[in-house]
Amino acid sequence: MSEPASTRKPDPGRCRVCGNDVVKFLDLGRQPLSDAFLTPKDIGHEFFYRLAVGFCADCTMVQLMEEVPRERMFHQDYPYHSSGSSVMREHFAETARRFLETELADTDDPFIVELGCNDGIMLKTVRDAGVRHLGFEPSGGVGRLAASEGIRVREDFFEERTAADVRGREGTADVIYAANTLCHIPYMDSVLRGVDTLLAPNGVFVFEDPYLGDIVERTSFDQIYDEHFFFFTARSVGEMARGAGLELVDVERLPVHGGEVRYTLARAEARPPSPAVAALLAEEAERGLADPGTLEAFANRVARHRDDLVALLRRLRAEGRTVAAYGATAKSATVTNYCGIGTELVAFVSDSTPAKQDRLSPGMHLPVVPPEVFAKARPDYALLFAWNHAEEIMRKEEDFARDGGRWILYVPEVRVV
Ligand code: DWN
Ligand code: SAH
Ligand code: ZN
Repeated sequence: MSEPASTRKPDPGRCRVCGNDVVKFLDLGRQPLSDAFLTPKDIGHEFFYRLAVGFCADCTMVQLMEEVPRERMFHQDYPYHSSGSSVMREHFAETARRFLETELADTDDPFIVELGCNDGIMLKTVRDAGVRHLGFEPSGGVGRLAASEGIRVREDFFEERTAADVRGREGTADVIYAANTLCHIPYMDSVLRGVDTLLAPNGVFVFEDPYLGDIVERTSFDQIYDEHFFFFTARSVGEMARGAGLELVDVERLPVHGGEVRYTLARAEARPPSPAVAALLAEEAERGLADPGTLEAFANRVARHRDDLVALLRRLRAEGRTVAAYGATAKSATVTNYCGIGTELVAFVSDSTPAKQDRLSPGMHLPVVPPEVFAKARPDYALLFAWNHAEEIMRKEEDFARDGGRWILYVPEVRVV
């Protein structure tokens, strides 16, 4: 029996979508797992991999050059809780309401399957509406949070085999949805075959992920880390869909997480594409998003932003200022390890997630503390690692600024506000 695609050893330098050559354009060096927060006894036993990004000249997909085994990233202790942000809670309630009013409205017994349901942030609203649903969530800890609220969760990775199993037991799905999850899955061939097996004839596969166009425009290089394997565009998603017998029929830009696109795929020729697809494709062509030169220029800006940030932090410390950070994001693993930001530059990181508190950040070992400690410590400056939640956090921490504290941002430019 042949091994399932998802566990086959990947061939580095080969596109995980079309199989052609991937050419490296950015190397962020040796990196730890972005969500592996340590206890002191774990020091010296961290797992490292090489974080480099490449481009497939054939299908235009931008992707990591090296794959981290999925069980190392997504497991019982995966610490990210989607419901930690009020903006994201509202975003996903709105998303669910939209599905309930459209795709799930005019079928007899509608069924929605979510990939990476996490703590149930989206499916909560579907559960309240009494609509049949299933969330795939391989990270047992967060999945149990959803299950404890009456959401149906399967503790498993979505892939061809598990999708076929659901199809056999529960029939086809009208909507297959994935937020910030599809870009986490290198074994795309298996996932797309799974979608083909599970999706109803007129169903939709909808997913939203950080948009390469925004990453390049804002130089938000911290979107690049182990869990983010693919960096989509309308063009690359369109090609990927075509190769799987699907078609990109809609795109929508989203402001969340620093700029994302929600892609809607349907079976080929099942639905007419919306004009938004052609418009975004044209914009991407105009911007040269699939030109190697654009990606090389991005890589050069990344190095400049690193130098700017490190210079600012060194100057502040030389002037005797105290600097802390805010938001122990997965993204910040890339920033701290690529820039070499340790406790001599940033004293600690404030984060509201219990599973991250009283631990050390991956690689650079910054202590993670609860927000109460941040409020008491009153640092002069706070480096905002969770810049994608800037409005929400600055509102929550208005006392910090009122008392003279200053925020340091590094997207889209290094600056103090
Ligand atoms: O793609 C992914 C996204 C959806 O979530 C995953 N691979 C992992 C994770 O990425 P991240 O850690 O970069 O996501 P966030 O949402 O930027 O993380 C925000 C962090 O800041 C969390 O640890 C919670 C914390 N936080 C806080 O302390 N106070 C967040 C808010 C809104 C706050 O008010
Ligand atoms: N949808 C949530 C969670 C994003 S974090 C949000 O937008 O906030 C990514 C999640 O995908 C993690 O909870 C991880 O456990 C899950 N995941 C990773 N690989 C998966 C797979 N193959 N199938 C389903 N979920 C997966
Ligand atoms: Zn390719």
